[in-house]
Amino acid sequence: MEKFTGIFPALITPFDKDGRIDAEMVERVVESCLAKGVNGFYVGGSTGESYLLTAEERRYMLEQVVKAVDGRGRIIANIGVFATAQGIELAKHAESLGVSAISSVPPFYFPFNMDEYVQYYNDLAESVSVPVIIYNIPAMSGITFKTSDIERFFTNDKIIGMKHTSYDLFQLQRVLEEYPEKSVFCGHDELFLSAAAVGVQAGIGSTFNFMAEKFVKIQKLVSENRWTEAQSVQNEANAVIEALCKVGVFKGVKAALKLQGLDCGECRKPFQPLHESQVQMLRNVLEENGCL
Ligand code: MN9
Repeated sequence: MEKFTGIFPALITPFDKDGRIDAEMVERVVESCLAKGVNGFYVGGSTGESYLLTAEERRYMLEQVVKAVDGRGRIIANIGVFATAQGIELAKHAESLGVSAISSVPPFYFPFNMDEYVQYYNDLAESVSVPVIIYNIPAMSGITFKTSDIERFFTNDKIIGMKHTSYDLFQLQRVLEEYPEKSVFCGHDELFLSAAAVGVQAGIGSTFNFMAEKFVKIQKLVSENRWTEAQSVQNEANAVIEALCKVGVFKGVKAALKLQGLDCGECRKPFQPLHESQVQMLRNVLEENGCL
């Protein structure tokens, strides 16, 4: 299978005024990202508020994205849940829609051991014909994979890659060196250029929903060895990301989209809407960094 490279927005889930998934906005956000040169989408992740959606809504959202993308990009479906059987169900549904890969956060809340995580990913891989991408995200899942754990996952040929949402660049570089054939994604947008410096060729990010053009540009500049220019673009992106972190990234991403004219509603409760002063602060930072 061809390796995944390029820019993959971790797609938000848009809601309408009644709090239902807004299929028209799915289309508009997808179009806007495709016009900026993204290579595909990561659907059903944290940015998509998956753990605040019902299983039916998760399936519906994925169906809408597949329809909207219409073959113009590769789709990775995050089917992460708590129980293997539920994950397999979502994985089979994603497979039936023709996605390019499935991905999953490690089951969280219960403290499973590493044998159980390895078995989890192997069970998923066995249940579908599409490849699997593991998700290393210690800050949210509470699980820190050691490099030797990642090696255990990667002995399965159907596990073709990893979304690395961790600040551990040492681990990232070790994994890339050992597994050049695997698709390794940078999962922290603020580290996109740093990850490129150690050889990463793909990214999955929440801020790609509204500023994908910056990351497309960084990748191009890197390919032309124009590192200093790439640094200034990453600096702009980072100023925006810092502001988002202050207000809450997912709420901030939706607010940024709204300021750009793509109203995707608010994040679901228990998230609370941003205050007007936070939106104002965000607007200023977005303006200063060429996003509005
Ligand atoms: O999917 C996102 N990860 C999480 C990627 O949301 C956990 C990132 O894009 C971060 O939101 C971003 C800010 O830390 O890098």
